[in-house]
Amino acid sequence: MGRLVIVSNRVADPRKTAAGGLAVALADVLNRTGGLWFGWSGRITEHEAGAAPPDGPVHRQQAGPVTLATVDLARADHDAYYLGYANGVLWPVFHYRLDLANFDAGFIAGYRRVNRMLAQRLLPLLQPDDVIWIHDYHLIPMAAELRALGCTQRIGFFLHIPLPPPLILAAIPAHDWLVRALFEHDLVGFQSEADLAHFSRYVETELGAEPAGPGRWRLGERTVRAGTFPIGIDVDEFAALTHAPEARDMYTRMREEYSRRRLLIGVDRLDYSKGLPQRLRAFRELLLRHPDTRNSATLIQIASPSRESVLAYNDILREMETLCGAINGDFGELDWMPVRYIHRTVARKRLPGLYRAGRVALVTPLRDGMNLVAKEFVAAQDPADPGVLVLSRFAGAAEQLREAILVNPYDIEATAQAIQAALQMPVQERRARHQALLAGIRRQDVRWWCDTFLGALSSAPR
Ligand code: ADQ
Repeated sequence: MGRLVIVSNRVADPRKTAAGGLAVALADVLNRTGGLWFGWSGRITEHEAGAAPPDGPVHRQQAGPVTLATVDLARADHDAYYLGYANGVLWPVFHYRLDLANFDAGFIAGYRRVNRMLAQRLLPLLQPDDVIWIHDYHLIPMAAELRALGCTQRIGFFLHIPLPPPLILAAIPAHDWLVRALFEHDLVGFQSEADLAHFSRYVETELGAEPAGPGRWRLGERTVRAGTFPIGIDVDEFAALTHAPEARDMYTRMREEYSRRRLLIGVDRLDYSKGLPQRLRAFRELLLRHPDTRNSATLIQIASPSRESVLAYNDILREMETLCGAINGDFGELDWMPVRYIHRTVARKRLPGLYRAGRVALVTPLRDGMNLVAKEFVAAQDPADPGVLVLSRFAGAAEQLREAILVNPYDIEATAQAIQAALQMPVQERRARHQALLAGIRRQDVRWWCDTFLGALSSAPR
């Protein structure tokens, strides 16, 4: 395989392990193979929209075997492309929330402009046998822009978030343009079978594409291959982190603080897709229906701040504060608070200690591409006395983690019952389920994800 070029909205220094999820996964593959990582620098400048910033268009930095190449964004470009189209249109619609989308015509213009600009900046950095891997909803039309500039290298695309059914996708004014752009890739990867099925139905019914063999569709001159590549975590690294001093310290502190109580743990970005209000209502229902849980169970909900300049995120912030206040006010005792809600990020090195202290993890998104918290929780458990995973059937992870307790997060009563079953599960059953879950996340870990995707990309017929 030629040199690997990864393109994503944000670029992280692969020598640092502070970031979560995607950044860690991509850093891992790049550290192994070397290559180029291209994307937005995270800096916003006041130069004119669409123009190159005055201090040069591309910043370069060498990080071990990896070259980081980044560009700044003008404020108007950032607002339209990132806040407007990516996070104000694509994120809500792809998570089935048409009610939260803002189809402002100016946003899509900015989205196209930035994708074109990124393609123009990347092109001179490319070598003839490069293999290019583009990530996520921010950059759907970038391959089309690269092709228009004459790029003939292999290009793969991976969508980290769900792809909704055709009639939801079709609510986006430029939906056909958006999905047509996917045909400019040699390989398109999705998290789950459900997403792939939506893609196949969309391209056949809305675009008139023709099936061209298993996992392949033809549209005019172009044929695309599409498949399912569920993202995983580095299980061994995460298990090792669990025994590092920071995580041990976290674990001990939690155990001391809550020695007489069972801990329910939720760890999420504060996002309306994560089902946080529904989770709190289910917990309230649990306290109502099962008085034995009062004073004996505590929910620790960590929600890291996220996209605070997008309007819908302020609503979820307020709703969480109100719900937590009401539950603590109604059920709390002088020596017991039912919910500890913390609007902050937990340091990555401490996170495994928190997971390990949890008897139950509540991972109950309304929609999620995959959800790595579910896998991290499993990796951090003590196999002799493991906690129980309560997982939404609407997370991509539910296709793999069948031994979790699967719930419909909209069904508050059933979720409360599932939490009670998790709290009461005997240790033999907890061990058996954990063993099966751990084997699964080991089999399809992050290395498997990268290698399988890149293997398929380099061998995709052209
Ligand atoms: P996210 O929506 O960000 O990612 P998720 O996969 O759950 O969701 O989490 C990503 C990472 O962030 C995890 O490693 C987790 O530990 C960390 N994290 C989350 N909340 C945290 C907190 N409060 N404190 C500290 N760390 C926190 C998108 C898609 C997902 C998909 C990933 C990867 O939405 O569905 O799983 O990309 O493809």
